[in-house]
Amino acid sequence: MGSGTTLPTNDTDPFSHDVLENPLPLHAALRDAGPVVHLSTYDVYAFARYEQVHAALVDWQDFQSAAGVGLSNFRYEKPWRPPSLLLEADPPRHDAPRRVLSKIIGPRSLRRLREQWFTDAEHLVEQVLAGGAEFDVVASLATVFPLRVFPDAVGIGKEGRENLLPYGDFAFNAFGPHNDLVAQGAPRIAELSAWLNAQCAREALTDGGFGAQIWAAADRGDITPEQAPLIVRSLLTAGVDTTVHGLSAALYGFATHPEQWQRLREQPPLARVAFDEAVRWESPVQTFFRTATVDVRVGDHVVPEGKKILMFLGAANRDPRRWDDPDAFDLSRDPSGHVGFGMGLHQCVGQHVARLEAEALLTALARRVRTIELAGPTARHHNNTLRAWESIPVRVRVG
Ligand code: OVM
Repeated sequence: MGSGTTLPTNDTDPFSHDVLENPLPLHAALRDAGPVVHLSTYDVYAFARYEQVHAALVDWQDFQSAAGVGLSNFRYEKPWRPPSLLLEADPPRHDAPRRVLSKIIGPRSLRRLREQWFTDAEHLVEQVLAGGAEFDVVASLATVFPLRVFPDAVGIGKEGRENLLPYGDFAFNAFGPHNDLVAQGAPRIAELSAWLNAQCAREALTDGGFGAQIWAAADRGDITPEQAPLIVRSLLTAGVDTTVHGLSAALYGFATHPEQWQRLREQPPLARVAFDEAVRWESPVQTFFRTATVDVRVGDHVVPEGKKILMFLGAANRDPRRWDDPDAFDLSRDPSGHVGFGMGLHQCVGQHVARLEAEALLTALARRVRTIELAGPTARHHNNTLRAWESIPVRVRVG
């Protein structure tokens, strides 16, 4: 357009196993290719620089979510489940659900959970350390802690909670193409969805929990009774895998950066900034799409109306144009402004829940564990959207 420069193109499949194993080389190539790149595998556009990712995230008018934030374009394709009222909606439909949920899981409301979650974290750490000095932080801590505190806080029953992680894993895979990861999850999705949807009914939720508070908002008329179960569904979809992988990221950061662990030990209030730095560094949610609502000019090029744009949150969070020494996990930096929780109108509504879980667990660990180091080979868990660990074996010294 205009200047005569041709749009850079890249034929790498960002959802291939090679890229999911290590996305960093693709991220660098996309950032260096220009502010916007065409991905020929899917005929979509890509933003990988911080500036363009940030700009798209805060411009919900030109970059809509209502056509879906995965590869599938809801203008032409039927979504695999009724669209989320939060993630897959724009103003004005988005606003009442967002207002209701942000109050229920906002910083002020979470204060009543703080003490209990810190105690729960201390008990879990004691229990794990009693089992010996070598363990897998994914299986023993990062998976266990969110599952111990979050479903109780939502108020779902005790039965079937083992379904939460597989459901979330499927939902995050479903933002990508219909590749082998989606196919592997497909046989169980009817059963998992039936269970999860049943947990969203008023009768299934205990008094006082986030779920019951969502239904109370429907009783007040702040949302409709039809909206309530879908908002509970958002909590159960987005609230478990994300925190598990965020905690894994932080624990991996510390296991590979002993000097940062010493810092946290000396200054436990760094737990919160450590978690945000881990979210920046690892970007547990790697990518989301938007859809252009008009022809959008980006530098010398135009993203045509109706086209999907893949925003590489993980690439933006390590863009050297924005961050000094971006690949370093460093508690002394200010990670605020990272786009690991998104930015703007749709920015993660559950981020305060995630931060509280992380603060509780990291504080409890820092109190008891003097050193933490890798004790064997780590393994990634591949997901079309999530950057995740399957296994992080560590050895600790207590005291
Ligand atoms: C939702 C939701 C929100 C954020 C992420 C997500 C599966 C889902 O509202 O259901 O991922």
